[in-house]
Amino acid sequence: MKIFGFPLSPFVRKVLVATKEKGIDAELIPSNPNQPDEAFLQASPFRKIPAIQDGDFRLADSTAIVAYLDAKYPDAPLLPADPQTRGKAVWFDEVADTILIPAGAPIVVNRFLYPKIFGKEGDEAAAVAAEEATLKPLDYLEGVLGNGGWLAGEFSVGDIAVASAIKTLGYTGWQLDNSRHPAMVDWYDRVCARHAWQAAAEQEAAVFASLGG
Ligand SMILES: N[C@@H](CCC(=O)N[C@@H](CS)C(=O)NCC(=O)O)C(=O)O
Repeated sequence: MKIFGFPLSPFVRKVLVATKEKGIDAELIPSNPNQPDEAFLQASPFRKIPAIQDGDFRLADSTAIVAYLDAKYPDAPLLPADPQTRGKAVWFDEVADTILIPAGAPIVVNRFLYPKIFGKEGDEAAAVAAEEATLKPLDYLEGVLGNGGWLAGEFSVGDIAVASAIKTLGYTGWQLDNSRHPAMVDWYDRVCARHAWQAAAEQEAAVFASLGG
């Protein structure tokens, strides 16, 4: 299976970690949405990363891809069988994708992408405002994790998606505040200790190293 994308993207990392949780052999094809090649475009009609090619089957969108992987490789389920737990797993995936990532994006853009990749000055005021905006979803997640465990009750795509968002923010020097979000710090440490997460992190580091980053 081929995964098109770049692992700085939390959406791409979600798919990479999901393949490793399931022991799927997947090749990461570094792909830039702004300089798409034909194979990537065939898999991702709207030029978004990630996308996959599995034989002659092509699919874009991290949530759709994880749903496909979970159906095709049911071992190590990321979408739990119990209806309520599954609903919650998808909910936390969506909290990451539609609330936390958009709230934190100006931090990544203005403190990492602009100054470190594109060589232009970031808007620090926008980054500070985004730090404030991330507090609402982080406070909510802290409340959910107050009793320990995983977000949906069992380890799921929700944990991978939220942790992927946190890792991308970490490229800017941002980190979870242990005094405000201690349960999240503990949970994130547990996600990072997973074998699949560590394997994906090694692959991610290798991709950055190959680009001189
Ligand atoms: N809902 C999509 C979001 C994917 C997405 O927005 N990816 C960003 C990178 S983080 C992208 O491809 N941006 C390029 C663009 O919008 O042109 C998913 O879950 O995969």
